[in-house]
Amino acid sequence: MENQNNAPERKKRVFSGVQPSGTITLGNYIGAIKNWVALQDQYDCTFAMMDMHSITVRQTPAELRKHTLELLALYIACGIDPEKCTLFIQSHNSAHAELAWVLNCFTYMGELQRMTQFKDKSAKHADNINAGLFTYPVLMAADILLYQADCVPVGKDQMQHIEICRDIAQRFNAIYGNVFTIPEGLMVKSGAKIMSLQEPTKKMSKSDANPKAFISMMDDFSVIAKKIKSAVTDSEAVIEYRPDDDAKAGVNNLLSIMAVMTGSTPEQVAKDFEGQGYGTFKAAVADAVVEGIRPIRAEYDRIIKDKAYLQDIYRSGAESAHRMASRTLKKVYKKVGFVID
Ligand code: ATP
Ligand code: LTN
Repeated sequence: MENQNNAPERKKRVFSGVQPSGTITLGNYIGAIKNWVALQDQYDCTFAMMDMHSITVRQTPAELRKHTLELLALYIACGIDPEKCTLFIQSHNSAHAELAWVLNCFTYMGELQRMTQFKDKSAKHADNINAGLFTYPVLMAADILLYQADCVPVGKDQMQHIEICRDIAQRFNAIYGNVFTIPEGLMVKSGAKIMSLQEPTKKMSKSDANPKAFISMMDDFSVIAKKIKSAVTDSEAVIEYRPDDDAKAGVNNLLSIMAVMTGSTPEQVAKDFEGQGYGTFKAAVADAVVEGIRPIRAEYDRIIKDKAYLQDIYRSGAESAHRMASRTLKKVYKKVGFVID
């Protein structure tokens, strides 16, 4: 890629991450991680384990530590190549907290009050509606803007946070000049919102109290099959893809999952199973999911044992993340009037 002056153009940048707030679900894999794999050759990619975000909800310290390393191993097992991408732990780069503070001063209470995730999580954790939960999107904006990311591949539930990140960046740029790249959210066409297996009008979430509602990437294969076979559908007994019909939400969800796992479309899968019973269909979905996860699990089991390898990756990742981020932070500090040297 060269411009008119024959200088090599910079590759576009991608930033994304997942919170180590539990064991990764099939929703996280399909809506986020799976798509990152496809971007790593074309873009300059940075992916992080967002541990600072996850403490907005109470975590058991030993579990959080364990989940953070598991998440890194899973990124790699899913096909993220540490040679091509920067992989690091969010709390290892203090620039995130530092920029978040500055951006807090450029974000309005009213904007944060509108965030669906804040409303959902406040309802779910009514005993712990902390300020971190409220300013969560500001930290997320800092994550993205520090790396001057052009694209942020996320599931549908995060698009509202990308919007507020763009608003904050534009507001800052309007005052101080072109400091931040304005990022675009990147969402997959199919599978951007995998639904709960028990309440299919709600998103599949790794922190759901009912384990039957989600498929964990770490579940035994027999458990995965059982969860899919007991997924809530409807009494119509017709396999049809009707994405706008809530009464069909369970079947739509299984069709989407099957489509992603087999490289098809929900419409095509519905055609393939026309006239068949839900039992046969669910068994086929279970097979497709298990076969999709099997090679990832084999890789994961190998990688998670190699603690020194994982440590090498997150340590060198933190170094390059810090290098990239401190350039942006320094610029911001200078613009707002801090004495910097
Ligand atoms: P929690 O339950 O702790 O809030 P979560 O399961 O919603 O967690 P996150 O860490 O918030 O997961 O999300 C990581 C990535 O996975 C984000 O890009 C998010 O959009 C995506 N994602 C999460 N759940 C789904 C889902 N059900 N379908 C598609 N994508 C999803
Ligand atoms: N909020 C995201 C996780 C996250 C993120 C980010 C994603 C934190 N910072 C920056 C993309 C870019 C979530 O999935 N709940």
